[in-house]
Amino acid sequence: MRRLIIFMIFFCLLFDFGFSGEFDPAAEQKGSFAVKNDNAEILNWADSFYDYLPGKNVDEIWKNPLNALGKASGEVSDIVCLGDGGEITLGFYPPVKNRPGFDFAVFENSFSDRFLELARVFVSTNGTDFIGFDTFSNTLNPVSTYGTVNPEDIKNFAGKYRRGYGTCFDLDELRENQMVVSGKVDLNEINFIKIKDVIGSGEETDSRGNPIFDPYPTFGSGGFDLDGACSLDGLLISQDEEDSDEDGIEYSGEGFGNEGGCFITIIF
Ligand SMILES: [Ca+2]
Ligand SMILES: [Ca+2]
Ligand SMILES: [Ca+2]
Repeated sequence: MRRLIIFMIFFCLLFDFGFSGEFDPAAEQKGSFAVKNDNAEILNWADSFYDYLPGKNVDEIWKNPLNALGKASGEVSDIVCLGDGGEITLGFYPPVKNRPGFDFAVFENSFSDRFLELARVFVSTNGTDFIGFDTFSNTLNPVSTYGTVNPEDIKNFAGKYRRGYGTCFDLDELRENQMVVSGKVDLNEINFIKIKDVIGSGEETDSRGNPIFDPYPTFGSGGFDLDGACSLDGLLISQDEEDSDEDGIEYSGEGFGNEGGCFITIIF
């Protein structure tokens, strides 16, 4: 009987971590696109903010937008909380440009590789006309307050990685957007980046029409916690990293299973 139980535990661990999702894995894992906050390709950090519109479930102490300016520190409290469905716009000078590879990155404050509070990202040249990135979420079921999201199931959401590591975005993905074609948005002069919390209850859908789930409901510092955002000097991902998907056994020691009850006293 004991052997059977050990086998079942092993099987469950293998099932949880052993198969690759559709997208790149957690920070510092082989093939991850996460960018560390001290990466040499970082050019400049957001230096102004506009239109901070917090959603529900945010305590007053987490409503300081200045915490989103300058270098993302990786400290859990150095954030501005967006709350459920809340948003903020960050300003960049010099502006973000569409260089080869990734062009900017957004940092959240997650304490783990799998407690992931997500946000959509939009860019603008004039501060009025914003266009968003296509988003992809393969998380099949609702995620509880202290539940988890597999980073390999999501793409183009800020908040994909743990604190200290940013989610990278490539402006080139937007080149066929009508606003770009018409000239309202210039991908070589992105002065503003808007970050908007995903409520995560499943009421919002991704670009393929699938419901988006992330931990819900959350309280105190509900929803996305923004540490900072930076422009990148065209951070390129090597071919080796892009081709590394076949190795699905590796997982981060900081990750944990589907219901992280051991972290239940932490609210971030
Ligand atoms: Ca680019
Ligand atoms: Ca939060
Ligand atoms: Ca910060």
